[in-house]
Amino acid sequence: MSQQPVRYDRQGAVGVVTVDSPPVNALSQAVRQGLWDKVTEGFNDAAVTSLVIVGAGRTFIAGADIAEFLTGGMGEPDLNDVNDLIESGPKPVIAAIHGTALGGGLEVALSCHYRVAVPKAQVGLPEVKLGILPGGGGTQRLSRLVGAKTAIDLITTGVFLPASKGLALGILDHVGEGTDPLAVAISFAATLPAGPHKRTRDREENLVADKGSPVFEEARASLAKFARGQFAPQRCVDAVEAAFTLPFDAGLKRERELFFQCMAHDQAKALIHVFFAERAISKIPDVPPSVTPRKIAQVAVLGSGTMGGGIAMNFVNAGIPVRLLDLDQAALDRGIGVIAKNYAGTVAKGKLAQADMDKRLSLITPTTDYADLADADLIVEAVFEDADVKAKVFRRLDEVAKPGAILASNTSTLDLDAIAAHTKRPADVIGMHFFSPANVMKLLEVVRGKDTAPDVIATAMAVGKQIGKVSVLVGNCDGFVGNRMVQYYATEAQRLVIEGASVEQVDKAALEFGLAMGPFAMGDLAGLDVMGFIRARRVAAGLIYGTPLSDRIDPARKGQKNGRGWYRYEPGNRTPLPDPEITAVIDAYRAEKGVMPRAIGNEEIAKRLIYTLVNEGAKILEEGMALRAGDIDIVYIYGYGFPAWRGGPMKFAELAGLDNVLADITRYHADAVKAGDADGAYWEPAPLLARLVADGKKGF
Ligand code: 3H9
Repeated sequence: MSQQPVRYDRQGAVGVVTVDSPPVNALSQAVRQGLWDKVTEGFNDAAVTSLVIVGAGRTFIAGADIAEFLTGGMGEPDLNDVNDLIESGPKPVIAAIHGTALGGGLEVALSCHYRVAVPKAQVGLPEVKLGILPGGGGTQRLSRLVGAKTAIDLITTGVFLPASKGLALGILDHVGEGTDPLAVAISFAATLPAGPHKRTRDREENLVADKGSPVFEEARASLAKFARGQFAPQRCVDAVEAAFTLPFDAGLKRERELFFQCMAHDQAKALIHVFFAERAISKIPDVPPSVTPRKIAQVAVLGSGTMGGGIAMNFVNAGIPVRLLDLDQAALDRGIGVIAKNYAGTVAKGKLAQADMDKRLSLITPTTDYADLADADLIVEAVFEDADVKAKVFRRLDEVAKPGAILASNTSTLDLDAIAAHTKRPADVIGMHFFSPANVMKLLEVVRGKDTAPDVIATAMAVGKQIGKVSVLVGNCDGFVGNRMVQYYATEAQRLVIEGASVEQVDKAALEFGLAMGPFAMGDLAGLDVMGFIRARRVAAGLIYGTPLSDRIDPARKGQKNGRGWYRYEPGNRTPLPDPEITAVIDAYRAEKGVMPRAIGNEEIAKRLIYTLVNEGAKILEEGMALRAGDIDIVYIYGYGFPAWRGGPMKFAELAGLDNVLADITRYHADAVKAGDADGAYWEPAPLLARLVADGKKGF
């Protein structure tokens, strides 16, 4: 960081206040103090008639310093005082925006008398994504500029607006040319009229127009549905409403009260954790940024089925050419057809130009000949999930791939080291585990084998980022991180049903918790045939996955793909419908086992589902299969529809209190032992969890 986070200098009659606090000019205490001092200096500088506030480096101010929230120390001066100083000053102040003006950064800009930007700039109030709301006057000033409905929309979604949209909405006063915000602001300053400059707080027109508007109640009702269970979005509406019911200063006070209510809530702690966890995933202790990734100019994908096709799409979407190999020409034609159909659907929705679709398809070269893979820098294998098939493929790849090419397997269940052992270059072998549908799901588990070279890891992580994935490095264990945890979660769902819950109740409890989908609906999506296959393999190896109840389901019920699974489905409709046939199977199973079904509350269901994840997550962490608890949280949020506002399973456990979680897990384990139910053996408390609690630790 430079010596002074904020500096002052002069350009003609314009005083320039530059915020220079890398990486994103966040409003730390030092920056707030610097702004206070330098804006004051500018106001006192008789040689200037106006001031510009601009950011050095890649951006304007990207918001409050989120790291400061964690330490709880938001010292003086308060952001509202800085904003008041700017807004009430004797000279016009222009915010000169490039990069992003976000959160507190936009609040500073809204306190300026004018806002100008370069075309590529973006503005937004994304606090809601951190479980909080704008606490530096944003709800009060933005409402005055854009009216109630737009303010609610922007603040409850936290969307980033391009400069053109900001201009159209009246958030910005001018968008200039080029990339230099200071140049834009200085020429704008020359056009300013003489006389007093209106303060945003005094703008009354929208307040009058929207007073008593039904939009507040409408927004509350809509958020109750679409942001169910979430605390901050409703408080955002309350804060915007205060702009229309209270004088400005009282509105600011109300906003701040609501801000602190959000800050004190677990959901803010969860979402702030997710913000940093998401940025931590790329930090790998033994693969520092000094390790240079290999160059990836040509990719090959093996297997043109659903997975291979989706994987290929990721690369061509990012402009990287792909050779798509399948040994069966008919399968290859079918695969290309599916890809084309996927793109055509996006074009039909108006989300992709026909020319872009054509360009992407042209980047895919189908082939049935391994020799065509010789120039590939990265080869991703997505063939049938069978150890013998993979062995054959990797032996063949070892023959054709050029030296230095990275050989990646998309396996989700097999041992990566065993796969690597079929080549003479295990250092170049890595796992790239995509999640289905591979062109949509954001998560990528990058699996490191025992011999995988650091620059191969760096390359897989970098390429993952390039194709828009959230890449998490995981170790080579059965199921890696995500699936290893989910198999016990799915098993517990069945145990709950055996004990007395219905399939629908279990899924409902999961949805109420905030998960995108319940475990049974998820099973139907994944395919009960696939799950049966994995269960057979695991049971044969003495491992747990599912219960004997699942063996009683008619094998013809494959899930969504044939309209019959744990639920039934109407043709062309993905809505799960209860099926009496399944209820009968469950009743018969309970009767056979002499189980007297008991009423189970939704809270117990949710706890038992989530704590399977926590307990296995702790084992994964202890084994070093994930680098950080936060990495596991990111896997669950991006791969399994876990609600970010719960923080991910590991953060959820911390917020619930590790001691409470351990007590419950210990009880579930004792219950399973007492019932002689070996399928509940995964409840054996993770030693790491027990140790942390014994040591009085609050976090993983
Ligand atoms: C707020 O403003 C509250 C106020 O209303 C009220 C106050 C009273 N603070 O994302 P990147 C770090 S709430 C601290 O990889 P990109 C980040 O951790 C705030 N640190 O870059 C990372 O560090 P590292 C409202 C921050 O180019 C580095 O900067 N604002 C902050 O992909 C680079 O970040 C927001 O919610 C911050 N505010 O994206 C905006 N922002 O390198 C949050 C970033 O050590 N930020 N860092 O891992 C973003 O959305 C993106 O970071 C941004 C850049 C778009 C700015």
